[in-house]
Amino acid sequence: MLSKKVEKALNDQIRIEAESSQIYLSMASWAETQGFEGVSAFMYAHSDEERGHMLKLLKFVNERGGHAIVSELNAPPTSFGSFSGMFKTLFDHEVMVSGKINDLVDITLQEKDYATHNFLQWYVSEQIEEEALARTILDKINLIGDDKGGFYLFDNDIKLLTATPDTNQ
Ligand code: OFO
Repeated sequence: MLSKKVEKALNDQIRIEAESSQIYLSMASWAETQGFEGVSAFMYAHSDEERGHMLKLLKFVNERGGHAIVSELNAPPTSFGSFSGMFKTLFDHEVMVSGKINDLVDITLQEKDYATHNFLQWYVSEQIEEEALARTILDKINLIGDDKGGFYLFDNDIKLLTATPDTNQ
């Protein structure tokens, strides 16, 4: 059984994962309108992954006798200015999410909820991967600078990252 405090913290995380999915969906749509197919496909896939993270939490809350709440979400930005700006936003967002996961893990320890603590370890590992991926992409973008040909190659390159199956989801 979940304590009220853990249940509320998990529900807050459900909203954060759902908002992450919306942010990446908005990035996908913006990139598509700019003609960058690879970046757009990467963001569509990332948005789906975040929905998976949200669903996994939702099912867990209900399985443990709580009530997972599907709530109103904050609207994401609709345009992102530049690709470097967009990927910096993605990186900062993932760092923020990692912080929230850490806070959540901390609450499970305070509440002596070791089952939820164990469940959340998957999210701890996932955040390490997501931050590392976002950092790699940012490094590449910084190398490219304003080189249009470089961006064209990058757009093709990122398709390969999208093709990597996420077997943990
Ligand atoms: Fe759910 O991992 Fe990104 O935000």
